[in-house]
Amino acid sequence: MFDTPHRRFNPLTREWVLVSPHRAKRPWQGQVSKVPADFQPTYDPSCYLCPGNERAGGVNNPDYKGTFTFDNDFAALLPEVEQIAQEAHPLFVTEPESGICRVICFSPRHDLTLPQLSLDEAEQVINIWSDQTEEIFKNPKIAYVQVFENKGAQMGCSNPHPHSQIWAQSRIPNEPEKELAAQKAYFMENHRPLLLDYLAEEQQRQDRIIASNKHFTALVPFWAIWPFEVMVVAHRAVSSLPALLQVERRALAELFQQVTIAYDNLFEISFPYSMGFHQSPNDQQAHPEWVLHAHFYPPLLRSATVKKFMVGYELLAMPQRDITAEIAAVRLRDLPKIHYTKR
Ligand code: H2U
Ligand code: ZN
Repeated sequence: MFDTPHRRFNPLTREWVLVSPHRAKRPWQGQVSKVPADFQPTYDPSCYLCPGNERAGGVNNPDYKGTFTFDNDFAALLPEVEQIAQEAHPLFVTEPESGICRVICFSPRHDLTLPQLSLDEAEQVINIWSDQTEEIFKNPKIAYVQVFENKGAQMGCSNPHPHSQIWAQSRIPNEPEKELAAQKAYFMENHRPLLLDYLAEEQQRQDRIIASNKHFTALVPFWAIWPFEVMVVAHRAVSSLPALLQVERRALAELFQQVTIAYDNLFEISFPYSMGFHQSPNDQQAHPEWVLHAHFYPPLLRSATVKKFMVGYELLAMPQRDITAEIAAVRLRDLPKIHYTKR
């Protein structure tokens, strides 16, 4: 059905992606060798995230047993910022930006990633993301809380110790701002949340869904840009992490583990990605238009070493993909459900 060049519309960002399915057949002359499995010790004396070890600035981590949260020692945003002198010219606009940056370790174990934790431990990770968001939402200066995980050296992650980050700031950043405008406009027009309408269609079609449970669905979005991009969507119009019920948190943990097991099993490596939640802004208003969701953006394309780059046409014109969302979904859905290291 989708075997000729076409473009697809992303209704969440209101941007287009170019899809060129015929190009997936072209020969690949770049490197395709498999990287050896990256062995990690359970504890690394030189890791700044392992329990008891020293971080930048001379602080020692506690001997933590579960998750562990601390203020980023190299925070990109600071709680208090001074007003800055404004340029009078409208082409030189600045605004002060304040915020909070935290690092959240998933486990004291240096060698375990999200899919290798127990379900209870994974649920603790969802709980800490929710609790942290709830606490930061109490600060009226914070407009938006971005929870994200950068995983793997290919994504520029500095440390294999399983961890995520929170950057919370006084202005809504670009991507959530686009999604806010699109979801609000759709809700005004249709009186239903955009993502719940989208999900209902996908549930009927089934061809892009990779896993689901009672409270969440994981799918390769119709408008995906990254080869094995995944979106995890809530089944009701719950707009933020703190608003999730405990059963939903557990269901989310379960689905996150299914998605990341599929990822790791795809090339039998610890699969790199950037993952982040998109939740409603912190503006004391109801957000009936907003459906909590997470995006997984993984860079790998054909093997452990062949990665997609946003260069050339994509950097200058628009994103483009070769393998269709439908083919990527089938590949992810048909993988073994047990993590390759446990088989
Ligand atoms: P990555 O997830 O992209 O690897 O980032 C890890 C974060 O850990 C990074 O934001 C912080 C860096 O500022 N960090 C500390 O807070 N303390 C340290 O001692 C080293 C790194
Ligand atoms: Zn460590």
